[in-house]
Amino acid sequence: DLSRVYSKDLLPTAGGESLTCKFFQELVNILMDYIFKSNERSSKILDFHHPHQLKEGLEGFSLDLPDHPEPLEQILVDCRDTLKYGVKTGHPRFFNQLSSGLDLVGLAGQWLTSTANTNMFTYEVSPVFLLMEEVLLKKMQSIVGWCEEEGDGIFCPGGAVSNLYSLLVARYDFYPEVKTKGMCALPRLALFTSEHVSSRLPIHHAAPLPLGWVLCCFRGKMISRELDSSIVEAKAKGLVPFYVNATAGTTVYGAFDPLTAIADVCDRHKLWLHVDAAWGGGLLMSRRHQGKLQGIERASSVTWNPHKLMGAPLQCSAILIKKRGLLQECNQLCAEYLFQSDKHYDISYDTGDKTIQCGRHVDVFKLWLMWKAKGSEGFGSQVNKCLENAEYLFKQLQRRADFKLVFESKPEHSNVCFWYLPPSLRGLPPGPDTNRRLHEVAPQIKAKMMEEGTTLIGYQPLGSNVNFFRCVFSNPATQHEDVDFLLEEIARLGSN
Ligand code: ABU
Repeated sequence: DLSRVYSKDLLPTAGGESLTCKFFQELVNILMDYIFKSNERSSKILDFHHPHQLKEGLEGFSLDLPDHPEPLEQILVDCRDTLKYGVKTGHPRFFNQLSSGLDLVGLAGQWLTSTANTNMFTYEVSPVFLLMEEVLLKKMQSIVGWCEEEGDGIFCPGGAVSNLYSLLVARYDFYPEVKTKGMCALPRLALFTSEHVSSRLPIHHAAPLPLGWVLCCFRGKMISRELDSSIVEAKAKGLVPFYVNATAGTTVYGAFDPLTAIADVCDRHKLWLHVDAAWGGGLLMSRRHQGKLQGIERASSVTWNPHKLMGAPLQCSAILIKKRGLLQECNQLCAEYLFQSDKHYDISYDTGDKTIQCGRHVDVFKLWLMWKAKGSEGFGSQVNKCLENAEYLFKQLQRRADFKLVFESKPEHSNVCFWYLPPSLRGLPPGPDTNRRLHEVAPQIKAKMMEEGTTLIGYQPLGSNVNFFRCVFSNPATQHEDVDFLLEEIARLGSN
């Protein structure tokens, strides 16, 4: 009975062992129940409530913070309710986000990391995790195609921050004086990215610099000759191009920019090539699909998020920098309360001085543990399965008259984009009026879907395409029956 037990009764209070055990056993039961439900197709993905309803408190679940301590029994109820009103992103019918699934070894790793509760800034407090980070970074760099002598990097809090690191390092590489004299000492720099990156926030936020949006083909891939002419045009305006962001796997269409052709342009103009492979990097694990990133080995930096296609629990994002030493030179501040130069061990492992954050969460252990449990081959099969699911969905959509594909060609990544055509819109001639009505279909279906909680998929407009659904596969638990269910559910919700 934990109704009269409080947090003060747990360890480190003397004699608190058995209550601590009891508390955690109860917590594990709650987590196991959640894990089982996440894997049951008949369970709801979400029990949706509007913000005001959750704020008002539901069935005793209150977000208010008390002045007096509450008993552990209530704390466990709070844990259960928090999961109850959340979203089961590990459910096989959750298609809403690029990161989904619930890898149990990864979860075990996450739990261990939280138990260790340490900081990645110095070797003295994270000896094992820092060596694991080194092993992972080297492995990822060799998969990218860099040689033994090349490669540096760190794990960062998300793809946007990884991209920001690449920009800072690239700018420092060209203009090291930025560190001592600031941006005023630099010419007017310009960087380039595909117009489709507008659906990927990172470069937007990371770049308070003139940004060249490079035209893409209809499929969302950057056109390398347009990149070349944008660079020439920027130079003619007195700007100094220095950085190109190519995307391997855009957020919405899953498009791969032509990396080899873009690398040629960068070589010609002597620019830094960054490849944002946050979403597409996972394909490097698959022999069948890795060719889609051909040319990535020529990048000066790469963002790769194992928390997306590889299914590592959030968050787990790496920035890989080809030239060694730059990260440290660019970011180090030598704070002597952490990074003393006269320590008795190899201080190159005090990686906190490579970062702008200083303190870092341990994001590496779960990935290291998953890699041990699956091997590189296991990740390859997992990625193949996600892309097979995408192909299966594509084929189902091709056969149905109540859906329309955004692209008639086979998906390159696990993104499949499509419209649902309700009976009233079928057979109508294309035009602004049809488009206006079609634009309203996806949000209406999504609203009903959230209320019912049976499945979840995202939608958005892009360019001249009015609101369409984007289905993405990154959860290895998803089977063909879930894909069939998704289509039937959209049709059911859309036709009444
Ligand atoms: N980092 C952007 C992810 C967006 C998405 O999950 O759809």
